[in-house]
Amino acid sequence: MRLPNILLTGTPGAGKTTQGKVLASRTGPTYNNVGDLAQEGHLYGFDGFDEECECPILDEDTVVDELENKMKEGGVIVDYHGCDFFPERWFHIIFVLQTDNSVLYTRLEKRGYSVKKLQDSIECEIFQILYEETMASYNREAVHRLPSNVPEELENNLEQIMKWIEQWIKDNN
Ligand code: DAT
Repeated sequence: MRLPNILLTGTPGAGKTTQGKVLASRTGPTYNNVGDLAQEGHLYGFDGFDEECECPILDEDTVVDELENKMKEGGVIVDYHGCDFFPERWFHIIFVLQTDNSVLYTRLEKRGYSVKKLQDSIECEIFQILYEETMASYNREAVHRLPSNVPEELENNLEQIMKWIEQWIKDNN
């Protein structure tokens, strides 16, 4: 049976990991966190660290190579706060998680982000950078925004995503 590949994206702290893990535990797809994959495999570029955004620079080509076989099999959830370097053909649906600024601020403050990194992340959310990036990189009809502030929304999103997966399986098998 063919299963869809799902991209979960959004500003850091928006809830991608939380939503992705719950989705994987309640349904079939396997959860893949690109940040963790890069860390485990040391998949960083020669430039190493981006001082501007205070984050390591991924070796994007190697990340894509590492994931390619899994993506071909299907049934994969990918979690990353970026998406323009993933092949468009990989994903059947894209969810952009969105969080209110005050909620996001509190979450990132708890993570111990520096003031600059915190401000940059809030700005990223205000300007809907990830939503714009997905709309520029994928078929717009495949891109959906989901709210991610409170646990009820997590459950509600899960229901929506599961309904969508069931429909996709019906249409593609
Ligand atoms: P991300 O993977 O996008 O960086 P996360 O899943 O680590 O974000 O979530 C950041 C924090 O927010 C974490 O403490 C869990 C919490 N959280 C995520 N989604 C939530 C929701 N829908 N309701 C309440 N808290 C949520």
